[in-house]
Amino acid sequence: MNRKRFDKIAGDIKKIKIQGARNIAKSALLAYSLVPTKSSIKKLKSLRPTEPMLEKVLNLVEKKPYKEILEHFNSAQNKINLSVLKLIKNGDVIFTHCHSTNVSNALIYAKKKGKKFQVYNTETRPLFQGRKTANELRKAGIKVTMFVDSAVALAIEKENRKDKIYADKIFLGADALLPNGIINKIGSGLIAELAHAHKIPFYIVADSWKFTKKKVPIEQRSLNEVWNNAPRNVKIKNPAFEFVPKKYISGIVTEFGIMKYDKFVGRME
Ligand code: RUB
Repeated sequence: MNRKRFDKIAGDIKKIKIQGARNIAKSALLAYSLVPTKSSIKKLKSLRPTEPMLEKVLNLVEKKPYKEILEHFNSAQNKINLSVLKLIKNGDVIFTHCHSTNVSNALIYAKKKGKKFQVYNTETRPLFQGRKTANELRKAGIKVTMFVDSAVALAIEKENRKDKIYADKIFLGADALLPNGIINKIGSGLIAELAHAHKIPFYIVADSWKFTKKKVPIEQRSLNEVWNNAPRNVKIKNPAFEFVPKKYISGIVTEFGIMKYDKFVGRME
């Protein structure tokens, strides 16, 4: 019975039914508690290669009680929420991409605390995690406008002010926090460059357990996600994530507060 549940969770992580660094790490923790063996750790770590938090949690499972590891997720999120609340001003348009629980939870918290803002987001092809974000936020009463990925410039550039579509600030999650920048969903690099060029504050909102000094590989996903039964002589690439250099990051929000990226890295060393 436990083995069956373990396999179901592992399969859901692999198929992105369970997605986002935080959900993946939490679910892997639950799966390990069902079948607590060394081979479970190995299998779970292999499911999503671009996830240092998954690795961190699975390195802790043999050293710390389950409850203690689990508690970290909520205590970190609660602190992140308080910092994000300070960054949001009434009337803001906040842009986000893909689905990040750290970002969504913080926005929902700000809404509950009475902040008046709206959210622009992108579909996030090929797996449409943007729809998950839009659904979560709209259920919390936040106004959401969704754009196709290729409309991202239109959604965030201030020069589009006459059309009243542009973002005041950008909040993205992260899969990996590295000494020289972050890794997040494909598309994040383009968004960061646009934010930099158009002077739009660009914040990373992420649990510090995503930090690593190790080299993090970029997950290459199935070509079928992009074009099922594509003609044989059409080559397809489907990288799930990309690197964003720290020079584009206005600040990072973790459980340690709002910091310049270098200060955060110094705190982690
Ligand atoms: C999800 C993604 C998210 C980060 C952070 O990618 O890139 O922005 O994982 O999420 P995928 P969280 O859908 O491929 O897993 O804040 O939930 O940890």
